[in-house]
Parts: sequence; C-alpha cells; structure tokens
Amino acid sequence: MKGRLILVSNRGPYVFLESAAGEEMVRSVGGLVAALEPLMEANGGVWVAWGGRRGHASPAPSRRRKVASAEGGSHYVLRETVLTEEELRCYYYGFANSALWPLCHYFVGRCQFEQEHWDNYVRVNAKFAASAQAELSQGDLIWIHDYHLALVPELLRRAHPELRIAFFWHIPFPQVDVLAVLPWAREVLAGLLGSDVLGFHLREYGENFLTCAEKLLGAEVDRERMCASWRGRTVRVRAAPIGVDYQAFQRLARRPRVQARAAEIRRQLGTPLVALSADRLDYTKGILERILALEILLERYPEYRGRLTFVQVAAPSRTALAEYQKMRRQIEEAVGRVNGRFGSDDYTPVRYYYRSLGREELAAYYQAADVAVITPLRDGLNLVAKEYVAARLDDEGVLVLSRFAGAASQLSGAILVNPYNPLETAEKWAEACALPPEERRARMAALRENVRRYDLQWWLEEFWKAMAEGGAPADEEEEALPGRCCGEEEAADRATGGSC
Ligand code: ADQ
Repeated sequence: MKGRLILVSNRGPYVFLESAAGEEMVRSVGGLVAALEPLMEANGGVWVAWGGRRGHASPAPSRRRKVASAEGGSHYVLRETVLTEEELRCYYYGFANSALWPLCHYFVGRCQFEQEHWDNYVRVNAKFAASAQAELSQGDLIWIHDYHLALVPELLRRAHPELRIAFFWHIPFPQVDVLAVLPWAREVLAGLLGSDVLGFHLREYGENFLTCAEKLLGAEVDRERMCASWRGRTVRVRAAPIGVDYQAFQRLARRPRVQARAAEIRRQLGTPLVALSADRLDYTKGILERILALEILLERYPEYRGRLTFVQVAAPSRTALAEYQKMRRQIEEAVGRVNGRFGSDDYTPVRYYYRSLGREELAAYYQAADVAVITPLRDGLNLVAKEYVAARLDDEGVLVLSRFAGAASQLSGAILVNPYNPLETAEKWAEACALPPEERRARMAALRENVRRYDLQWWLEEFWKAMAEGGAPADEEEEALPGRCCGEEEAADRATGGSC
C-alpha cells in the first residue's frame, strides 16, 4: 500500500488512567481493537482515538506517543484525542449511545434526541478530524470506524478533496422509516458520504443506507452496483462481515494452561452440561430474555435441573448511563429468582459474573461450554458467536444464535432463535442440549469451515480490495460473501463494487 494507514476510532487500543502515582496504560477490550491492532503492529501508521482521559477545558491538547508491537521491531503512533467531561457526557453517552445506538438497533422508544448532545457530537467529530489532519501526509489512507464518528469523512473531505477515505459501520444500519426519526439524519448521511468506500457487515445494511441516502438526502443511488453519487463524487458501499483471527484462537485453545483451566471450570461447575454466553452488559444483547428462557427450560424440562449450568459473563459497559444500571439490577434479580427456584445446596443453575475476562480465560470458557447461547435482540454481527467456534479444537459444541444477529445470515450450522420469544428460545436451547452427536458434529464442522475461511485476514483483504478498486466497475466474477444462502439467494448476497 502506498502511504500510511491512519485509523480513526472512538476507543483506541489503550485507556490511560491518571492517578497521584502517575499514568497507567491499560489495554482496552473489544472486537474492534482485537481486530485492528495486529494490522497496526504489522504495518505501522497512526491510530487516532480517545484514550479514556478527561480534560478540563476545550479545546484540550491531543497527545501523541509511539507504541511498540508486542514482538518489538515496528511501532505505530497513537494520537490521543482528549475530551472534556461535557463532551463525553453529550457526545459519547448522549448522541452516540442514547440516540444512534438505540435507533440503529430498532429501540426507537429508548432514543433521546437532545440539541446539546448533537452540538457536542459535531464538536467532537471536528476534534477527531483535526487530530487526523495533523497526522496526514501525502498518499495516506484514512480508515474511520463506527457510529461515533459519522461526520469525520465529510469534514476531512472538505479540507482534502483528494484524500482516500474509508469508513466501517459496525452496528446495524436501520431502514429508512427508522432513520427518518432522527432529527439530524441528513447530516449523519452527508457526513458518511464524505467517504470513498463505506463498509457494512451485511448487504442488507448497505441497502438500507442507500435507500436512506436516496430518500432522505436526494442522493442518486445504484443498487446493483451498490453505490451513491453525491456532490459529484461516487461513494461505494461494500458488505463484508468482520471475521475473527481463527488461527490465533486455535493457538490459544491449544495452550496447556487454557485446556487445564477449561477442565477446572467444568469440574467446579459440576454438571454434565454447561451453557455459556459472554456479552457486554447491554440491552441489545438480550441477557434478561435469555435468563427468562432458561427459567422456562428448567420449568418444562425438569430433567435438566441439577444437570445444566448456564454461565453468563457480562462485561461492564456504559456504566454511567442510568438505564444500564437499571438493567444490571434487573438481570441480577432474575438470576437470583432462577437460582432461588431451581437451585439447591449443591446446584446453582446460573453462574453470573459481572466482569471482563482476559483472552485466555475467555478461551477456556468457550472450550468448557457444550452450548453457546448467543441471543442478542439485535446485533450488527456478533463476534462472540465466531470466537466460540474459533476457540474449539473439536467438532463438539452447539451454537444457539439469535436470528437478529448479523452473524445469523452467515453462520449456517447454528440453531437460530427469535430472542423475543423466550418459549422458542427455551425449546431450541433444550434441543441443542440433546442434539444427536452426528448432527452436532456436522453443524460444528460447517461453522468451523465458515469462521476459518472468512477470518479477520479475509475481512482486511476485502477492505484493501475495495480501496484499490476505487471507482472501477463491479467485477462480475467477484466471490460471493459467506452465507447461509445458496443459489439465487447467494447471488443476491454478493459483495458488490463499482461506480455509478
Ligand atoms: P459489540 O457490541 O461489543 O461490538 P461483539 O461483536 O459481541 O459486540 O464483540 C464483543 C467483544 O467483546 C468480543 O471480542 C468478545 O470477546 C468481547 N467480550 C464480550 N464479553 C466479554 C467479557 N465478559 N469479557 C471479556 N471480553 C468480552 C460491535 C457491534 C457488533 C459487531 C462488533 C464488531 O455491536 O455487532 O460484531 O462491533 O464489528
């Protein structure tokens, strides 16, 4: 690639904690960082992100440091954008997480639309754009990530008409009647249209985006070629679901320490069957509904009482928001109720952990679980489902997956459920526990093949290809996206490219 890569994301690879003892640099967890840090370590470049620090005045200074790769040798530059308390409250907790997040996950009733939040969103996006501009050299490629920074492409485009700009939207992109509810929908769309390439996990999200750009903004769109014309430029929409580093998970899973820990977990739980979910504690992840489904399962199938343990690991998330605090209490009450109803001196049906696990510990839990019950109410993709498959060394293990997770359209082999229907979830969960060995293995083999083939490297290559293709016409021979579909449906689910 000519020029350097400049990544721009709200969260970066580190959070900086300041105390009287000095500064501590703590690794942040999450799918985006896990996916992109190896790329930065291998190729160098610049990562512009908020580092968790709260400045007191605006504009606060941004800071810059070199980060060495784990193996030594190369390094990349981390440029921190410092935000004030007010900006954090209004931009991050406000517009990003109380307006865009619920809206894009179809929780319209949870949305809060506040002028003050929007004003700060505009201001903070300008700050990120300024940090990126300060790092720019001739030939650089900018890659912006996620819904926190929708205005950055347009801000950079105005200042640098020739700049190569890519954007990846990690959450669902809603249908037009839902986005239309947002008072600043046009501004958000125009912001994104500053990109050259706009990436989504699913073709469906890309199509929703094009319809929104057409209907709400008046952009000219070509659905066949998946692109929009806007202000004399062509913006190409690409669909490629993010993958996980399958080989890295396999290596992790083979570590004797991880295997010993998986065996220890099973021993400690003490039941012949173990089910698992790991999520950020978020209402979109369907944790409460899942516990309700388990309650129904234990009610209807008494043979699982004493034989099945469900482990729910919930990572703290957006803890400053009152509705997240309330949801945490509701989940803990539900766990208490189920354990009270079905537990005994030597049996605890639900083991609930409110914490973030390290990679090895998470891999050990993935290995220890006979069934993964990943049932978000809505999810852009869901990496946990893929990690569960990638961290297993055999073809045992069953994946129960929400039909409303983006990953469901890709992962044939999963048992799909409607998470809004706890009765159906309970039935499918029971079915997963009792799946005949041949079917179990066939399903897991299909899942493994998909997760192995369409891994993180594949996803990154799709992105490089899309950037390299620029405004070239769509390639008819292009490979189909991984999916559950076949024949005509599969053709319809193709990754497309090209110019309008
Ligand atoms: P998230 O909403 O954060 O991501 P997800 O895709 O499941 O959801 O990724 C979560 C990441 O956090 C995974 O890598 C997982 O290992 C990790 N994690 C979950 N629980 C954990 C725990 N208790 N301890 C430690 N780690 C934990 C957003 C979108 C998704 C999309 C991703 C990537 O909402 O739909 O799949 O971005 O694009």
